[in-house]
Amino acid sequence: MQKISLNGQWICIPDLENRGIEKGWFIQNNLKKKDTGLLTLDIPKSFNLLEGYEFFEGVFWHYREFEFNPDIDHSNYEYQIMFKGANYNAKVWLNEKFLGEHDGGFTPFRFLINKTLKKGNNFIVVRVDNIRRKNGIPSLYFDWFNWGGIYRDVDLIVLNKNRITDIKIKTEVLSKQKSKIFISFKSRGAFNFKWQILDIDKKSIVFEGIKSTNSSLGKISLILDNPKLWSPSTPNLYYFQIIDISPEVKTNLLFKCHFGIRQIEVHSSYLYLNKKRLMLKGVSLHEEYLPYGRTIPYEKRLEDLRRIKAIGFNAIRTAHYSHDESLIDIADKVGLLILEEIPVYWDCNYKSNDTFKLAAKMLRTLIKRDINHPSVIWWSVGNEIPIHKRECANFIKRLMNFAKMHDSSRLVTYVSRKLTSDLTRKKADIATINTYFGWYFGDMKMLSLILDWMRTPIIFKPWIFTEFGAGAKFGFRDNWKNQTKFSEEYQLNLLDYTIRTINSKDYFSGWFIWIFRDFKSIHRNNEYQQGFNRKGIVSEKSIEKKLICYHLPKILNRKRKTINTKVLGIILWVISFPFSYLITTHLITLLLDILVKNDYKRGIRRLSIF
Ligand code: GCB
Repeated sequence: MQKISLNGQWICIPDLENRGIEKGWFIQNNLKKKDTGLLTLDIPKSFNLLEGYEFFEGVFWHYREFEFNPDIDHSNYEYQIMFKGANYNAKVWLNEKFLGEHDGGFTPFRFLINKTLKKGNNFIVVRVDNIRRKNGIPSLYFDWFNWGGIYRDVDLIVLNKNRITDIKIKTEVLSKQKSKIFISFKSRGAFNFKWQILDIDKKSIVFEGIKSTNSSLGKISLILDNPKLWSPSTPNLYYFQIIDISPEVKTNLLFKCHFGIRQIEVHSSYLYLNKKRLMLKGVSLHEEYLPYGRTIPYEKRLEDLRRIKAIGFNAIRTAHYSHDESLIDIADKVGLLILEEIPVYWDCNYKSNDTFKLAAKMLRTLIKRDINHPSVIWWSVGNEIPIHKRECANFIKRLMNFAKMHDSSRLVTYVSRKLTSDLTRKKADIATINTYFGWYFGDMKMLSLILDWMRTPIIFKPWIFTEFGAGAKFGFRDNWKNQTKFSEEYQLNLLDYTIRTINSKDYFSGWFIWIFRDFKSIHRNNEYQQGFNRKGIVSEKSIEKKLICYHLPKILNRKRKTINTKVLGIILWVISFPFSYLITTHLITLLLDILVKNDYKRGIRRLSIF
């Protein structure tokens, strides 16, 4: 495979009236007439980083010329244009011919350009809009910034017509001394190839063989003695590569990737990595780093993950959508487990089959992209949707089946905010809960009892506390006793209390703090927020560490000596059972709030107030 980068300077035009298509802005001469005072963008880069367009939600046209000088050889090669990410809808023309369009801001897409690519000068036009739509994923309302435009790499790709595709490497840990490596692939065309497994450090060949593509589905199955297993503390990587050995082909290396030998499993209510019990201690991360928007330089991502690791975390949740693949690559190398997710979030149009198809396509694309990354251990098919409604539960269950069908070697789940009325928990590999006791509602002192109560009907599954947190404005310090919201002390107290409570409950196999860095959110506008969700443990300036950061290394493994609320939790469950599917989480928290004399109204207006 050859890759020619189409990154670099592109010209762009905001289409304020949304009439570009009608005016034929994909025709080179029409655009040439507009050649004064044009804006430029160094793609990949969001148009929201242009001065004057910081909050723009609309249409932007991007175009550039590029040279392609090799002879175009249709019989041996396939030519494609690949976008790693453009938000939200992208329509693409090459040499004035429409190639197609793509919906969804976080997954890669490509177009075949054999018929349109020319030798010499070529002209590419991309219309991207980030207008929110009811049938979109996410839909109209979400708690992150709607960065628009082409914000990940654009490449022209030249592929051999005869090639191997869909390579999946699965590993199983059979015993301390033995592991199984199972590789499956598809092939196009008939040819012979050599495959090799290399030890990444020694660059020595661990296994190799020769195969011919006589059927479209191929398999390689191996047993490796004394494998160096992959885990957060030992991120050992091997390489798999495929070399074309037909003499007439110019490019020899057909495929190369790293992989790790590891196995993630659930048994009863525990989670295991390589047959050892695993406790996830993690933090969520949005793909945003100012002033770069989502186009985060590699070194900055590396720095983030090294900091996360240095604090003592062993996992991250790439909320609420797939991040650039380079982040996953770094996690493989530094040793962090990853929970991946698609942006099925809050209120989408769950009744629509088109929305389902779009979600399924996102999931399939994500699984295909990241299937060989050892750091990725789970696919989450959504976050905090109205899961107590049957149509939403069905939507999620269908997505879970779909994920399992494409990858049965990882955990499949959905991230829930319902304490009791989640109709999908029984189906998921892991039971999850997002809840903000002590921040939006309730009191953190209620947490232990509520968790034991919530867990009663789902005892044969590991639980993960997928979100909890408190906002804090960097630099706003207060007296410890005052417990003032948005102070660094309040955040420290709440996170400390919650982590210690979860650590003391055996049925929890992990927790994730919401969130690593403060992130832009246009709904959050009180005097502390100023346009940001402030639950980060570092501020949006990254180098500003909040108080919690200094204490976390000590807190991560601590347990709280609690009054055992297990029995009380079961009793409460039995009493509340007849009502449990009728009473919504809100009503229950209202009752709790009355008990602890908190202001519930502030909780339901959570976005604007907190
Ligand atoms: C949640 C959401 C997350 C929000 C967070 C908050 O439950 O999953 O997207 O940003 O709460 O800060 O309210």
